[in-house]
Amino acid sequence: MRGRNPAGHVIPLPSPPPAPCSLLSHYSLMFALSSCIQGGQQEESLSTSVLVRLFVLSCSSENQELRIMAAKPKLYYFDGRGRMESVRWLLAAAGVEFEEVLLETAEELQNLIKDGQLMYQQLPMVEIDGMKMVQTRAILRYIAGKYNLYGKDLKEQVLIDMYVEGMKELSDLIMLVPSAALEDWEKSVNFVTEKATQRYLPVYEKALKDQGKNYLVGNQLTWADVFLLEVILMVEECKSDALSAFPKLQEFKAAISKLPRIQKFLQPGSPRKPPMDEANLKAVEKIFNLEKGLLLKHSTVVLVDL
Ligand SMILES: N[C@@H](CCC(=O)N[C@@H](CS)C(=O)NCC(=O)O)C(=O)O
Repeated sequence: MRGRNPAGHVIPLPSPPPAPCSLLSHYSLMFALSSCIQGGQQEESLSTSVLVRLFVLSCSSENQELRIMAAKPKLYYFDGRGRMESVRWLLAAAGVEFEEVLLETAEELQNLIKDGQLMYQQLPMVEIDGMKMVQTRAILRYIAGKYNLYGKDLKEQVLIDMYVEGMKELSDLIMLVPSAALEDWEKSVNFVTEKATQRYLPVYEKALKDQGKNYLVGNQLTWADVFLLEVILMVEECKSDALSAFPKLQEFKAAISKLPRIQKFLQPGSPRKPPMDEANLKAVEKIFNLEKGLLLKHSTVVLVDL
């Protein structure tokens, strides 16, 4: 590769590295720089200043890129589990520290919307690697992929997706239980635990049995395992003995809970959120300007439809 200095003289430049690599590109620039300085001629000193500028520019843009990549992810949501909880779990399992911006008012949400920060005017939003990510499962897929929790090939990935989609259906059902009216509460809990024990948990019990290890897919921890533990604990909050007919799930729960990062996340004081309560629901209604009881109506529809 060749370049020209402002006086029109050709400057030989070392070929760029095949892939972006900060050390190599710095090396190339320094190499070109030192050959100019050694030449000691007038026109070459002009090219020196160009190269010095290029070098400084490359350092600063790479530093900026490094700063962006090194910054902690920032999670925008309200102070409750909701859709963000799985993101908290997955980051914790990946050993990634994060910051949280917990919204309290409708005005704060409107400000984010006005600033154009929320693609669909919805939360969750996660600021990560210089992007403002929305859509929960897109966020989760990115984190799983980035931190090697998304299988080794397409076949493992689709299996992880199949498990995760089922877990999402179940966790959506459970998430709506706290919004059920008091008189329907027991009915909702029974409905959810029946779905869990009849439809979803048997799938994961069989998968673990077939695998012969405490991972749903492949030979190492994946997003599916992290989500399964989250969902198991949610089901047990509805029915403490929900795993009694599932020996493999009991074994799995014990093994995954002992992984150091997960163990840390399960300790009090971690960013893990408690189950939604009346106060959380009120906060949600306030932030999203929901008509009172809208969640309840929604939950009744979902519970009846399934
Ligand atoms: N498909 C979206 C749904 C996001 C969503 O419905 N978020 C709720 C809060 S949990 C929201 O922002 N609702 C306000 C609205 O939709 O206007 C996702 O999975 O992230």
